[in-house]
Amino acid sequence: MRAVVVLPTFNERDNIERYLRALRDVSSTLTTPIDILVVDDSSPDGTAELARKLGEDLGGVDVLVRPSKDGLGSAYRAGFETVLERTGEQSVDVVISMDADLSHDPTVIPTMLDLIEGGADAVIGSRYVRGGGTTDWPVRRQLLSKWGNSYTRRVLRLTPHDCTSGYRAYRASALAAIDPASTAAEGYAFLTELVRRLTRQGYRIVETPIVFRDRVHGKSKMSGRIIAESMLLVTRWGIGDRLRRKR
Ligand SMILES: Nc1nc2c(ncn2[C@@H]2O[C@H](COP(=O)(O)OP(=O)(O)OP(=O)(O)O)[C@@H](O)[C@H]2O)c(=O)[nH]1
Ligand SMILES: [Mg+2]
Repeated sequence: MRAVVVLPTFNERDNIERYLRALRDVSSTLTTPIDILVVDDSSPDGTAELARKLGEDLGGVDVLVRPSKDGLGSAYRAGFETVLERTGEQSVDVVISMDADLSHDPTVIPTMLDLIEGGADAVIGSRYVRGGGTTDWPVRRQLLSKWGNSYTRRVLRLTPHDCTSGYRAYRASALAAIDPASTAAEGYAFLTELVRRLTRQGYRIVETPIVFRDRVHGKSKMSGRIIAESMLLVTRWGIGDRLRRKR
């Protein structure tokens, strides 16, 4: 199976080299090497140039540079579109999404690919199933993430326990079918929206445990605005669903 990792970056200079090398190590254990598409929003710290330089050495790294910082959702929309447009020998079977800050352990990828091979249409690297968790997160952030996830799950009647994890693998045909380019959310809500669309179209979503490590280098881009967007959209979608069911 040909897999591509879509990796959004903004000011990840201190993480990108370690990340790309770790991913290459995992890739070398697989029969088909994993390609990487870095989606960088013209990071002032030069992440894109560094990724390009490392790519010349490591191979299999493409870098898509966008003119300005436009949010995580929009970076994924651009990256997914680019990858799904590939045809012929370049065409892709599995699309993986990950953070570049080493929070997501690349050694989980082979398990994700096995699950897709076994019939899953999407695999979520989940913090909230047995064996999963977070390390080094302040209690406040842990509670917020846990509460946000259980609220999302209840209001939208979704089955996955972690709807906001950015570490995922999608069967390319399923990802294309839910048309990520037509979503609009910027932050975590983008990830929830994809779960919602997969669920609605009857795709099989499986969770595999991950231990999320807090970033050691660089700054978080998470903001109050992104959390508010997520809660607002989940609530709006939930109300819409209830009204539709009543009709
Ligand atoms: N291209 C692009 N990448 C982004 C943007 N915002 C965040 N990212 C990247 O998306 C990934 C996740 O963002 P983070 O800031 O780590 O968000 P988080 O994991 O929720 O929060 P922390 O781990 O606390 O930093 C990282 O690889 C970021 O560099 C953006 O606007 N554009
Ligand atoms: Mg992070």
